[in-house]
Amino acid sequence: MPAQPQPRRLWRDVTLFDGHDTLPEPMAVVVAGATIERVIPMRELDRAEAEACEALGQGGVMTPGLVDCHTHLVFGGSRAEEFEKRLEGVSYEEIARQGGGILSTVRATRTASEDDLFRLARPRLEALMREGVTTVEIKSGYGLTVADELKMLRVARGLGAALPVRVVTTLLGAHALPPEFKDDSDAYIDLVCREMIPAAVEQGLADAVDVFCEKIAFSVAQCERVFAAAEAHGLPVKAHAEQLSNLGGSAMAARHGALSVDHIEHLDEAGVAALREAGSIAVLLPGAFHTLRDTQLPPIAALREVGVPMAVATDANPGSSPLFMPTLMLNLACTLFRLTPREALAGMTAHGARALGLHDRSLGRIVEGAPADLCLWDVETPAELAYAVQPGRLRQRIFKGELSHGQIQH
Ligand code: DI6
Ligand code: FE
Repeated sequence: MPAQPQPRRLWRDVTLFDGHDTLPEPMAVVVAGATIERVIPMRELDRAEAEACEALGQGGVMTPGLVDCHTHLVFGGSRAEEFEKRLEGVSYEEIARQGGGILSTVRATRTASEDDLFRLARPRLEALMREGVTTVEIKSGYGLTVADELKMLRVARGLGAALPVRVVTTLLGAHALPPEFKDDSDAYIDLVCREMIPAAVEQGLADAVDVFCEKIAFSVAQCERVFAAAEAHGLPVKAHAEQLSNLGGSAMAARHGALSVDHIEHLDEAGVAALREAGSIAVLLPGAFHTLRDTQLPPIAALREVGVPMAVATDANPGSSPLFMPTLMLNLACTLFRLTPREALAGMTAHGARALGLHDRSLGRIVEGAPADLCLWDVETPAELAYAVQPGRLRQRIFKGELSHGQIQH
């Protein structure tokens, strides 16, 4: 049977942010099927070509679909009480030491069924999608048994199957020490390496492996063992590192060719150099910085100076970043970390995709041959997306070439 001709769709007169920069003149974008076919200045669009396409929209600002490369949005329970405790002056680390924090979410996640978790996570993901997310990474890490970690990953995969969004899953078994392993963290790391990673790989549930390298979590040596197991199973690695203190986890992760190192408030010069050498992405999480009322800024100027690409993500989670709004992160990345709006937007598009290892087909960019994941916004300039915190400006969301939010405009 001859292949069906692919529908060709046209957006005209858009101000285009291509994932790195805003182009200097009004542009036309043609999408064929699920792929961006042409990106040309309006003045080069001839009438015959325009008439051969279905007109989908015109005007506005077009960006790549947003990439949220770091979330923990599958979880049970709430941490509102802990939020109040922190306001009274109890620290995040202290709450963790008292068995609250991540472990309180672990208790609620273990008792939740797969259906419960799906039902709870879906509106969180839909909130991200309504503000432009077309690719999202979702971590496990609140199960901390083989069965419960796999349960979380199945929910993440299920969300990707049910909704028009690209879901990338990450096994974060080494997130916190579960109470059953109190005083024997090495035995828990054995479980992660010998059982969790192999089971997740066998069932095709994990696209990458993450660790929390921190005094309240796991040592550099323990995280390195997890990375070795991931590598033996062919999975890429990444790390939560240098969030609360400087243990050197980032440099170790970089030595293992980590896709990204995330948080990095306490990253030092040697760590910056290690990221640059390895080509790892620095993932900035201004939501956690804001929520924890952190004061230690990540070394933005040093990262910028040596050219380490900076991604920006929500870190959406019940404890340190209960913020399910990607456009707020653009704003916080600028106000708190002094990124430029252009850097913040690149951080949630092109560089977010690189942090997930998805840049080979130019995901997160608007260039010919890239996947047609696009957002059309009701703003005058891309900078306005970072400048004003104003939900509801997404006019159209296009996922794999199909309109998944908004109306066709002729
Ligand atoms: N760092 C984070 O920001 C999340 N995990 C981590 O290692 C927060 C997890 C939580 O507080 O529930
Ligand atoms: Fe996180």
